[in-house]
Amino acid sequence: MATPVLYIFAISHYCEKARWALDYLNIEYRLQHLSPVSYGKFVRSLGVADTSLPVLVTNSLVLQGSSRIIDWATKQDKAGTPGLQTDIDSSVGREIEQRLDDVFGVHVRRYFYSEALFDQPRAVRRIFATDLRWPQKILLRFAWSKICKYMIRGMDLGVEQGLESRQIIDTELDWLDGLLARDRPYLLGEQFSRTDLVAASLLSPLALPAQHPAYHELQIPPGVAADLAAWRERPSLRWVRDVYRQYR
Ligand SMILES: N[C@@H](CCC(=O)N[C@@H](CS)C(=O)NCC(=O)O)C(=O)O
Repeated sequence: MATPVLYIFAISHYCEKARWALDYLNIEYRLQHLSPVSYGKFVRSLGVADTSLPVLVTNSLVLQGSSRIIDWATKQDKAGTPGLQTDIDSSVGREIEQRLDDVFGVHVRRYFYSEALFDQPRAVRRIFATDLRWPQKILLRFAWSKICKYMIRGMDLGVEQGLESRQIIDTELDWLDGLLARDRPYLLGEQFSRTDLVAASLLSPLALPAQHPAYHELQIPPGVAADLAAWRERPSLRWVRDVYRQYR
C-alpha cells in the first residue's frame, strides 16, 4: 500500500487533531503542507465536498475532515500501538466531540484571527509558509493581502466578532472546567480517549503546549497574549498542557 498523505495547514488546530491521531496510532503517513494560495484548486481536484483541510489520501480513499480521518485511523489494526479508546460510539463522547468541533474550534479560530490578521498578518503568513518551497513562499508573500481579505470575509473576523468569540470561549472553558472537575483524569473517565485528543488539540491555540509540532512558530498578538495569561491556570488549559506532555 502506498503511504497515505495528510494535507494540512500548519496553523490549523483541526489539522493538528488529525495529525496527532495518526501519530498516536503509529500510522505511517507523509505530511504535506499546502499553500493557502493554491490549496483550493488542489483539494477540489481530489473530488471532495469542499476545500477544507485536513484531507487524508490513502490508496483507495480520500477522507476530508479531522473526525473522518480519526474514524479511519482507529480502524487500522496496528499491532503494538496503544490504541485510542473510541468512545465516539457513546453518545456522551459524540456530543462532546461535536461541541468541541462546532463551537470551541470555530470560536478559538475566529478569536485568534480577529486580532492576528489585523495586527500582525505577516506573523500569520510565516506559519502558513511552513515547509513550502521557495517559489510558493514568494507567491504567498505577494498574494497575502488578498488572502487576508478572503479569510476576514470567510470567517467573519473583526473587533466585535473577536469579542463575541472571546465570550463564547469563556463559556466553553467553564463547561470543560466543569467536566474535568469530576475527580477523574480524563473527559470520559480513567483512560485517555479520542475525546481527550480532540479537546486538547482544539484547545491547543489557547494552551500553547511545548509539544505542539508547529506552535513554536506562532506569534501571539498582545490582546490574545493578555487573555492567555489570564486563562493560563484554568483547569482545562492546565489539563491540555498535561495531556500534551503525556501523549503528544
Ligand atoms: N470540521 C472540519 C473543519 C476543518 C476546517 O475548518 N479547516 C480550515 C482550517 S482550520 C480550512 O481548511 N479552511 C479553508 C477552507 O475551508 O477552504 C474538520 O474537522 O476537519
